Amino acid sequence: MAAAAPGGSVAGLCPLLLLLPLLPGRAAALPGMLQPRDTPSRERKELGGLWSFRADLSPGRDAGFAQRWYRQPLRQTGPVIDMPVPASFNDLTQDPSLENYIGWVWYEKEVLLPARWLQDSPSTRVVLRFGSAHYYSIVWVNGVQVVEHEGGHLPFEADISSIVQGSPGTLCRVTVALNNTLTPHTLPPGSIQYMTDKTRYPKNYFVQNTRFDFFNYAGIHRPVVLYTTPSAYIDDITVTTTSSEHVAMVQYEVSVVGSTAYSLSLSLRDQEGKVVATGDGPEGELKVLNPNLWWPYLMHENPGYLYSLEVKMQAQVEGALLEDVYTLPVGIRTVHVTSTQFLINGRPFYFHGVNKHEDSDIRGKGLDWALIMKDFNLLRWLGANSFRTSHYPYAEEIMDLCDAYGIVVIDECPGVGIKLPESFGNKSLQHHLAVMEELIRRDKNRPSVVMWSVANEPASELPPAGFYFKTVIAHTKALDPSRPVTFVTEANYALDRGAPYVDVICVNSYFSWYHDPGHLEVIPLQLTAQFENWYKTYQKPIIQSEYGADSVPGLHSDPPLMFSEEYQKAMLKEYHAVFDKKRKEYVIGELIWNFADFMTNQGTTRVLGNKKGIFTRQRQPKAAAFVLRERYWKIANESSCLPPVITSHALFLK
Ligand code: GCB
Repeated sequence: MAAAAPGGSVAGLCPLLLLLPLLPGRAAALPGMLQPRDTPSRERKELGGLWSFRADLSPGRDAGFAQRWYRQPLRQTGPVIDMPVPASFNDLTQDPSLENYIGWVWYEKEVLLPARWLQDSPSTRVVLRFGSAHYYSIVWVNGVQVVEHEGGHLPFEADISSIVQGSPGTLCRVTVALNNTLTPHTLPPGSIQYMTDKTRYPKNYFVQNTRFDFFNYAGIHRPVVLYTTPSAYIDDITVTTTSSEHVAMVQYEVSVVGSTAYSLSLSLRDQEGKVVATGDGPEGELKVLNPNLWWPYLMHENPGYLYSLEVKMQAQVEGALLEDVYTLPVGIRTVHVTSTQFLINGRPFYFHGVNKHEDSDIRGKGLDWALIMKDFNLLRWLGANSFRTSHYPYAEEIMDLCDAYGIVVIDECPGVGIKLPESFGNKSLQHHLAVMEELIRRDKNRPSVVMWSVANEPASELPPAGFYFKTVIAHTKALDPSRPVTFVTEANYALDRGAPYVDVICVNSYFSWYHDPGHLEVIPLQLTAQFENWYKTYQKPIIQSEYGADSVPGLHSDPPLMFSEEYQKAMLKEYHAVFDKKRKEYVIGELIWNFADFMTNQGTTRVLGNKKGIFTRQRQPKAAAFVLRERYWKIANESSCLPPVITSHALFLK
């Protein structure tokens, strides 16, 4: 990525980003981040649609701060354009400098709030929440700064009651400054490189270097909502489940903010609306007789069974009785790892799935319901029972559907491209811990999430990687003892310093592609050796977390040559033959790289992006998709151990 920044310097480019302090530490210190829902006591208002937008093109990219663009309507500061939210801004205009822009951009939306939100003051709390904005955000409401957030893939919010309730009837102006600059200490890391050879580059020329293989799309990527709660409210709920054959226990913890004089009552309803268990108080256990367990797609005739946990709070605040209600979907399931198996509800689970990206034409990484639905329909058509959120947490809207459809998720944090020694230092480590806290806070109650992945392909053979991953994994387990933890490696089994700490070995390999390109015949030997070496060293189950080949749709060659659809198919078949032997032993999954073609930085090995998709970027199947479909349905039919025997995928399309 390159852009000319006259007069710029690293410090000049993003002074605030570089000087900002790290986010505060421990999970206990983090307030809750419940997904906004309409309930009898809560209302939501979506701020999607067109926002005003302005990229700061000043030499230091800092005119917006110097001139305080947040103090007035953005259109009064200079030229603005309309920008959809949610969406990445990069691909929306014909302007290459916006596509490759690095630095601060500004967004603004003016919104009228319902009078009842303002009149009920002080008993109504108004919250402004962002599903995600990439990468560093500062938010003002009516010119008053309300929140800053580092990280492009997780939600953040601010209580804006005191600002909006002070000026009822007026427009509420939300201004966001957003910076996509990555440094060695961000997640993912990156670095700005200045090209100082005046004979080769224009003055102040710089590029942003990253060590990951997807385009660094930026913008307000997920929905922005305003929502209300009473001023005393349910702040967080944590649920874990255990089960034996005829009885399940749902352990819960509820935290309340805004009052110490409150009572809590809970009721768990099944899908027919029948109350199956009740409880009270901030923590306890609900006993469910003959539970409907949450099963993965294709493992049961009714996958993704969700109960509804209704939590009701009543609190006395200044003589008034306030009531808050929140309903959380709850799936009852257990997860265990042995030295050779991954067990869901005590039964062996084989991951036959995909790696994805949040990526599409025009929208970039912006949330799009039509795309989400198409992707889930394709996953189910394929017979995929799982995916990894490569290489960052996906939208809550996507995770909701995984819960509901029974698609099993390996939930990965944005720890991708951790290669430089300086990205293993204390500053990076502290931030990585904070990101895991935010991720677990968001996704801890999701039955679909069966394992956390703390990184993808870090330089885990470097000496500091041992302490680094020991610490990140121990921290993750301390925050959530109920799920196994992994990271995805491409390091040599004998040199990897993080692998001792994971529960499941996740290994990526590209035999006959990046290694011995064109030589499909090396796969049986090399892949078998890969599995045996890892298993002998660690006696832990193994997932082939990536394998694949690029294919340009419509490019044919027989005998198969690289980049043809035939080569991609042939390579899959060679891998599958080895998987079939080893899954009888300790291989517990295979995740193709990748579900769909996706955009990357430009480079000599990328043809308008990465073409390892089995679907095109427009979600049309390549030949490899049919190979995988046949395989996944066959595995599903063989391994289904619950009646009725699965014969038709139509049965499972909800
Ligand atoms: C990998 C990375 C993934 C890349 C893929 C490739 O190992 O984990 O992010 O896109 O290889 O196609 O090179």
